[in-house]
Amino acid sequence: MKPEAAWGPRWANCVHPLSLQYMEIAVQKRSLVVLAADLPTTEELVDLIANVGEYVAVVKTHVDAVEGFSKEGWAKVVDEARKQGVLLFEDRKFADNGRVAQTQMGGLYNVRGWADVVTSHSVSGPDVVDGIAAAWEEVERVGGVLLLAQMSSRGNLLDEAYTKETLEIGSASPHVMGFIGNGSSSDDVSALRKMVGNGKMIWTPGVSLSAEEGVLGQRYGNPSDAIRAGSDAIIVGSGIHGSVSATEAAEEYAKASWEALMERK
Ligand code: S5P
Repeated sequence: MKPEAAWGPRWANCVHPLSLQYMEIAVQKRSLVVLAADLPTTEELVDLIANVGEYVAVVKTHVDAVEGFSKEGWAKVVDEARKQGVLLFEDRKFADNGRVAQTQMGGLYNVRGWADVVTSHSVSGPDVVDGIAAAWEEVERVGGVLLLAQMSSRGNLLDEAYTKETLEIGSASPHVMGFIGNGSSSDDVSALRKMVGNGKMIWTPGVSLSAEEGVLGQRYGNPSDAIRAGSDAIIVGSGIHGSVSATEAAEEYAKASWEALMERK
C-alpha cells in the first residue's frame, strides 16, 4: 500500500521529513507502534529491539535511565535499531531555555548524534525548540520535535489553555513534527486533533490492550480508540516489554493499530 492511501490527509499535509519517514515505515511494517523501551540495561534493550523490531515503527528510549551507561553499549542499541529499520526517539522532555537545551542534546549521551525524534515541554517558551534544532544542525542531522500538549499521568498540570499555547508554538515552528497527546482518553485525543488539524502528528502514550491503570498514576485507554480519535502513533511500554512474549504482544498492538488506521480513512 502507498503511504498516501494509508494516511490520506495526514500524508498530504504533514511536511516534516521525520513525519513522512515515520508514515512510510508504518506502512512498510503495518504498525503504528512506538515501543517505549523502558528496560534498565543495554543488553536487555538490544534483545527487546531484536525481538519486536518487525512489528514496531519507532523505538523510544530514556537513555539517562540506563544502568551503567557506556558509549559502546549504547552504540549496540543504535545499531540494532538501524538494523531493524526503526526510528530512534529519545523521550528527553526538554524544559530548559534554548541555549541549555542545545548543550543537553550533546554531553554524555550525545542525543543529537543518534536520536531522530525527541520530546520537549513548551513551558519555557518557543526557543527550546530552536536550541534542539541547532544541536542537530551542529552535527548535520535533521530531527523532529514532539511537544507535550497533553499528558497521560494522573493530575498533570497541562490544562486546556496550556495545550492551546503549546499548539501555537508548535504550529509556528518548522522543527516541530507534532505533539504528544493523552492516549488514555479518546475525548482528549479527538479534541486535540480538532485543534491541530492535519499538518502535524499526534503520538499518544497511555494505551494498553489489557490494563486500565498503570503504576504511580499512569492511566490507560484502548489503543484502537486512540487511533480512531486521531492519534497517529501509539506509544506502548509495559503492554509489550511487560508481557510474557514481547514479540507476540508487539504483533498484537501492531495489528490493532493498523486496523484502526484502515478504518479511519
Ligand atoms: O504523558 C506522557 C508522556 C509520555 S512520553 N505519559 C507517558 O507515559 N509517556 C511515556 O510513555 C513514558 O515516559 C513511558 O516511556 C511511556 C509509557 O509507558 P507504559 O509502560 O505506561 O506503556
